Amino acid sequence: MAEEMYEKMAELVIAGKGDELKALVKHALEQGKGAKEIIDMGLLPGMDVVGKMMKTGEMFIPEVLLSARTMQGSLDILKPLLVGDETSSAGAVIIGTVEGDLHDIGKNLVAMLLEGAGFTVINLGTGIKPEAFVEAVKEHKPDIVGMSALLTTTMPKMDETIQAIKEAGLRDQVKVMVGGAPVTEDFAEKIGADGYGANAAAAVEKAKALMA
Ligand code: B12
Repeated sequence: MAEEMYEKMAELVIAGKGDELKALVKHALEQGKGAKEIIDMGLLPGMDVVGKMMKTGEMFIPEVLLSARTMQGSLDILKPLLVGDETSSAGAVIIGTVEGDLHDIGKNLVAMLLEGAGFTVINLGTGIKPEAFVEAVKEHKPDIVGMSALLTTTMPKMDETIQAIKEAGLRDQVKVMVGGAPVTEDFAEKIGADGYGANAAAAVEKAKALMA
């Protein structure tokens, strides 16, 4: 039963059992399940529970980290299957997690799906300072800058980064897209971003709309 298999995947994410999860993911692929379905139905629900348990103090940082690594290990298997084979790029995106913030699972998922949709993605990593975003815009001349923040304390860095891009005289050359669990459409509007995406699929839709 597919439902049981996805429940088991979520349990393995929570328990941080990377090898078992990889084996089950491979098994699901052999059974013809799609990469996107495996992420949406198996991996993300597991990470959802991890978030809740972290909040209530039922799970501590080392365990959360183990779950994060477990999920990333399986995402690495699924990545090639999400990446499309379009020959011409739909546009170029630089993406990074803002300064002071180390969360990268969601950002990486957005990067993967953008690549899958034919975008050229330059993934800057985590803890990216406003001036580093500016440098990357100068160097890569992307169509879109994507920023991720998972902490309420690092959200203001998105605003600062947009200001830094403005001060460098580059604001009219790029569109800015923001996201991450605490980020909202309202916040995006308030800081003058061009787009917001609640999840990776919405991020792709938004990126396409910004290119139109
Ligand atoms: C895994 C995790 C960690 C891992 C991160 C590992 C890693 N490599 O990423 C570790 C253990 C390192 C960690 C550390 C901390 N964490 Co943490 N963490 C989480 C957790 C459980 C899951 C995050 C996650 O990966 N979700 C799954 C992904 C797929 O979802 P997502 O990130 O939201 O991304 C999706 C969308 O938001 C969107 N999106 C994301 N980015 C972008 C970008 C763009 C451009 C667009 C359009 C869309 C988009 O699309 C993504 C895909 O669908 C969350 C709980 C939660 N509910 O978010 C807490 C959480 C974010 N962490 C929290 C905290 C407090 C911390 C610490 C401060 C804990 C501590 N005391 O040290 C540190 C901070 C470290 C730092 N400086 O960054 C709090 C934040 C509270 C707050 N209000 O700010 C949360 C909410 C937990 C909680 N409930 O208390 N954490």
